[in-house]
Amino acid sequence: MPERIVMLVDLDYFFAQCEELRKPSLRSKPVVIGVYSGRTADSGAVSTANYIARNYGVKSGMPIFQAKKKLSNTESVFLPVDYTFYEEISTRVMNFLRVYADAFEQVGIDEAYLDVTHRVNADFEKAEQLSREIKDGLRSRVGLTCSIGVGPNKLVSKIAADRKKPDGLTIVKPEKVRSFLAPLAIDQLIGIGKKTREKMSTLGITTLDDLAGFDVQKLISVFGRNLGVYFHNASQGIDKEPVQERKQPESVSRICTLSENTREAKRIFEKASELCDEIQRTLKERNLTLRTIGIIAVMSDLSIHVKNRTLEAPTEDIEQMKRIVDDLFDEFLGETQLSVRRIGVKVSNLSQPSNHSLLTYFGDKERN
Ligand code: DCP
Ligand code: CA
Repeated sequence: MPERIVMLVDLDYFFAQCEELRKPSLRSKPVVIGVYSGRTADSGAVSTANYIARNYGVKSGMPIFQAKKKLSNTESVFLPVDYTFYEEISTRVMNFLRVYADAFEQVGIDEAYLDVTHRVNADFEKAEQLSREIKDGLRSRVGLTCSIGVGPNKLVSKIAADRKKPDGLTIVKPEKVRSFLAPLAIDQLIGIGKKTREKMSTLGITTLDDLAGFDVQKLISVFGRNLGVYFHNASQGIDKEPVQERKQPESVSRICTLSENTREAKRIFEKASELCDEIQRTLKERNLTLRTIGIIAVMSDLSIHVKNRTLEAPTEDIEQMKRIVDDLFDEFLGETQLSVRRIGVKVSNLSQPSNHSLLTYFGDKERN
């Protein structure tokens, strides 16, 4: 394969930066965006935070009450996720970026790969200029900062973008790939989470250099062929994955006919739960999260009814999905006297989480 030049553009502290965009006075304060569970005023988890809040130790995934404690003596601002607004901004950003690429691939809401090989004549100096142009354009046209990694493939550009944030630019030319990766911890690779890291540490592997020097056959015997080969190649910065637009399905649905018409909630829930399991398998295979959940009911008189609920933020949590499906059927049964003949579940508003894990392709649930 001829040498490629691939860029990964990652928007900085995205949800929080969007909030700063619509209210610039937030820029000088610690800003935390939370997904509130609604149980008590402060229950829920931190979705993201601006870098001022991060300096106080606030991190994604942390309980909101803990973030409040860390920011107790500051003028901090806590806001709920407004996913619709962030998606609007994301669409503007992606439309802006797409124009710069020979091939374009959005990953999650705030990241995109751009293959710019032809655009810059396979010249890394020109790629650097182009990166600066993109950063300036995003700042002046949309009002956002981003971090960019540039390398000979997606794997290297992704790791490069993570090296310097916020507002960073890291360029790794092909001849520098090995020395760039060598000292990094193995969990810089997509797909190496806590479990794999511990297993590797018992093999004496902690850095990418250790991994690159490890016998590939031994890796295969421990992790299986797919993963063993992936780890071996990735540790050396080898990655042939093309940059390509992902076609995502609009929705995934399953429908079935009940063995007999019924109004019995328990029987309907049981069947609906099986449909949810099937849908979840499909979502997992395609590495998708959902935000809208719907039920379909075909009644004894063959009339068709649908009910939907849209969540604050995307989820892949099957239990949450089942709870909502149960709620919707509960509500629906309260509104009709008829019995149910066929039921369906449909999820839509699908997206790919930005921290997508390669391992999900190999059936391992571990995440970075
Ligand atoms: N997100 C979330 N929960 C997480 C991680 C992320 O809700 N555990 C959301 C909020 C983020 C967005 O996804 O703004 C993008 O995720 P990133 O991992 O790219 O994080 P940020 O853009 O917030 O920060 P960074 O500046 O490190 O890229
Ligand atoms: Ca980001």
